[in-house]
Amino acid sequence: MNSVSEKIKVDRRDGKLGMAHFYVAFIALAVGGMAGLLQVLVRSGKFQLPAGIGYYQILTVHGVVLGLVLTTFFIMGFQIVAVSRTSGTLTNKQRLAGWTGFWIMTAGTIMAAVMILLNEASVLYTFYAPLQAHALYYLGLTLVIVGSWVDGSVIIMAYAAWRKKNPGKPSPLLTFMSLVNTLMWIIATIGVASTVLFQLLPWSLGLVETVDVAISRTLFWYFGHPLVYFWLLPAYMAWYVIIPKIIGGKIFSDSLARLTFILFLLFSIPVGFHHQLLEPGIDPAWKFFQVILTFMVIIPSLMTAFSLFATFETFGRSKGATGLFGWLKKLPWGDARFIVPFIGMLSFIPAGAGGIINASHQMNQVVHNTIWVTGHFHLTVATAVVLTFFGISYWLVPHLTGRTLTRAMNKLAIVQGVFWAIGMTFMSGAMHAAGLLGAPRRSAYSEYGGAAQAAEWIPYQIAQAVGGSILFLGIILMLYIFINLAFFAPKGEEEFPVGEAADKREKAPMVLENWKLWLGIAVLLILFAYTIPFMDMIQNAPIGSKGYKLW
Ligand code: HAS
Repeated sequence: MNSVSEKIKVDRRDGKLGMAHFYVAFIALAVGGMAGLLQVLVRSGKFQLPAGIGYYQILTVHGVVLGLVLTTFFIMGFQIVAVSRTSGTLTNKQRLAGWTGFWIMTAGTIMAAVMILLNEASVLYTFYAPLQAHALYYLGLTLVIVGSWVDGSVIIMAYAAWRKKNPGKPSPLLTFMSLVNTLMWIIATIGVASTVLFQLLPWSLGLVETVDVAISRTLFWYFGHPLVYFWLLPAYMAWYVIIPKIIGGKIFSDSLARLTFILFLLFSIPVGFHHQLLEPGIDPAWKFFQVILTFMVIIPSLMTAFSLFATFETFGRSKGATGLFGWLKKLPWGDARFIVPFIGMLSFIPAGAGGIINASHQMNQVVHNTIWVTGHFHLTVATAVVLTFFGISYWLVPHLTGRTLTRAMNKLAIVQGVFWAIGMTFMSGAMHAAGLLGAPRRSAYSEYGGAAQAAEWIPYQIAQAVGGSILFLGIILMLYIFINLAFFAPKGEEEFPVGEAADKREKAPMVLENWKLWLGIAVLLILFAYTIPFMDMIQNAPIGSKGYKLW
């Protein structure tokens, strides 16, 4: 995969900052993957955890290190190097901010991880009150968020500097996209920071006795839904900008890609109630309103699907493909940098359909709190997003370490993607099916006193264990490839692919960079969706709950 056609390299010092983020992300993959394997084995009913280790302890490790640590570190590292590649090397001040953010996040991660391992915080990654964790767990997660803000400031500063130097010109597409994701992240994390700082921390320190559960969950989901788009948008960056270059094609439309990201900025946040459709204390009219907005946030994903099909088909036809699907044959099926993210795209089709089912108010009653939802997010974040991150790593890690992806590693990477596809088909498929039969999520193995309904779930739980074990092999392969690319692969130059728009004359409308306008509309939508139901919750607040430690 050695290409010398692309000479623009990320500065070595920025590359080191990016790699530091990736080391933590891949350590998280190793730890979280191990925890995942143990979970599926326990839930098959054939295995018990040794040495008094609790199922919920392992489940918390899995959710926190994969859902929060791997993603945040990978995304921050990727966005920083993407900005450095497309808007120019970072200044010393920006790089210093990047390192400061990195170390704050790392300190927070260690703090939270130690508390989970000591069994002081088996509250899962959503840390729902009234389950109560040790204060250091909440403090650790706060540091991860504060660190990510400092990291995010690097992107904002680099964008502002580029703007100043290039008045009237649209910013480089990858920089624009990184900025949108950072702005969305900052607005969203205000919710989780508020519940942690003003509710959970004082409560876990014993400064107050009770917590208002509805408010805490509402603030969590104000953050929790944009969180999933914070994971998704870097994958979309790769699908829009990097994949076209890898296949030898063009970006279908630069302006459409930007518009998609702006729509995510507007509609990702005021939709948190679709995670709380079955919770009391929220007027159904407001739930209905947020469901409508949820359907609005599906539109940019449909636009993305359209653009990708257009890119693939235009490329195939330019190579002489004929017939309705002849263009499929022209895609570079032997290139791991393409095929691994492509498996992610394919998985996002059923994953997105599942999301639309979840968001449909009535159907949510069937699937809520069942393992169907776990199946949904293993297809979205753990396949579409994560396989794209793996696909990015196959060229980005060697690009940053001055090495190359050899033919042998490329082959192994394809095997890794195939393992993932097979393992996830078993695991997520079984989760979806068992969920429809009523199997609960967030629960260890139980025969529920010999209930006939619970007996129906067991074959699916065994299928989950089979799928989960294949996925674990996929993780081992990924870690092996990562270590090879970081330390042992032959020295050389690996391209950082950045695509160009199909129409060279296309100039993205500058209104798309009018941040006062977009941030203004985003804030108005948030205020509209949340102010009245939130006031309602405060005015009609029930007595709060004391903390529970059920482990
Ligand atoms: Fe979701 C629950 C609704 C997308 C993650 N979601 C979750 C949870 C997670 C999660 C982690 O409304 C559980 C949280 C918890 O612990 O409780 N989700 C949606 C909707 C979408 C959606 C409407 N979710 C995601 C993404 C995630 C994610 C993305 C992570 C990255 N989700 C929900 C709801 C719940 C929920 C409810 C709560 C359920 C409950 O009751 O608890 C939409 O954004 C989906 C839109 C996507 C599409 C697909 C577009 C397809 C594309 C691929 C094109 C493919 C190509 C390949 C081009 C419309 C872009 C070419 C193919 C060839 C053949 C050539």
